[in-house]
Amino acid sequence: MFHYKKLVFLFMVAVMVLAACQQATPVVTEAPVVTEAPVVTEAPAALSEWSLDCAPNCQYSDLVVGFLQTGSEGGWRAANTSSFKETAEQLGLTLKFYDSQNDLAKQVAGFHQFVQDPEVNVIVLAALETTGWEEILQEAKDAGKVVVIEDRRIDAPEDLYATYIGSDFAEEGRKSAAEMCKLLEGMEGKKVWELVGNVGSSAAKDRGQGFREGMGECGIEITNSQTGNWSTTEGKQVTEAWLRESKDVQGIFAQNDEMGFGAIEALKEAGLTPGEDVKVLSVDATGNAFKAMLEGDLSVTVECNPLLAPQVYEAALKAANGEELPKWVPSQEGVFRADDPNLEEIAAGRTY
Ligand code: GYE
Repeated sequence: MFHYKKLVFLFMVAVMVLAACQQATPVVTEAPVVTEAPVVTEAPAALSEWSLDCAPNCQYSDLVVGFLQTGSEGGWRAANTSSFKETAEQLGLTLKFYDSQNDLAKQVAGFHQFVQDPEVNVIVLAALETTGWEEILQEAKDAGKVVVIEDRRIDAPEDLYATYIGSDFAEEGRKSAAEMCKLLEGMEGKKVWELVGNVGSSAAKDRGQGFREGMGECGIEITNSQTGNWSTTEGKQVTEAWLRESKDVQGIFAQNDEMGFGAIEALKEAGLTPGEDVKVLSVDATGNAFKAMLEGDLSVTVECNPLLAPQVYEAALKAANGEELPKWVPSQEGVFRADDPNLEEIAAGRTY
């Protein structure tokens, strides 16, 4: 009996000792919260060919961005330019802004200037035309500049730039054709006039191609097509000239809002009612397009997002730090219609 009691006592002592041991070892349930971006001391395995000397720890304050803007041809461009200037200030990077005044020779000259500028380590290009950039892009790359293409794509080998950030213009064209088909439902004819952007630009080429891809769905026929150079004045002049020839038109596809506003003025002065006699559709979805839709003059506007700077600067910093980037990051965009019951509310919420 005595041995049995001794055994029980020893067993209980053992259990108590074990319990005391368990409390001592902490169980790590979640990783410790990292407050500061860990300073990467050793370089990651393979920095991309675009990395700058400050890689892999470049900060926005290390970036000096030479931005080659097309010019100042309308509401969309003004919003795009503000996006770059305001975001540069917010992020604390240095921006050298170059206005190419919609002149290709000036834009190429500005590019050379930035390639030779020792302060500039990032070059951002909104290309006026798709071709002719290979040589200067190679010079920029050899000079160790990070090159990012924004807004308008170019026809050049992808290894000559870090990434392209911009819209799918062909998709905007296809959307425009689908919307025009809806607008022309029930109208006896499907004759459409096209106001084209500046010749040679990707926005103009791709929107036109996309529209032609989709227009067959409902038998649309383009009976006039000419550039209005993205401007209201030229959009009006071109439409006036067509109206002097014939008023047999059911739809106008304006590749941007400004040219659409010009067409609306011309229709009114010719005694036609935009939105009734002729359906006008444009691309961009700027604030003025919402006004024109609320007045019933413009029937549809297909969005093209101009607020690209945050994405562009983020991509430039990633490239500077040696990260590989996808070659194209298409923007997410919508379609807005004059017959939308919530249009007033939507318009009130727009930022450009
Ligand atoms: O549609 C037009 C501007 O490149 C997407 O350029 C841009 C176009 C835009 O002039 O309004």
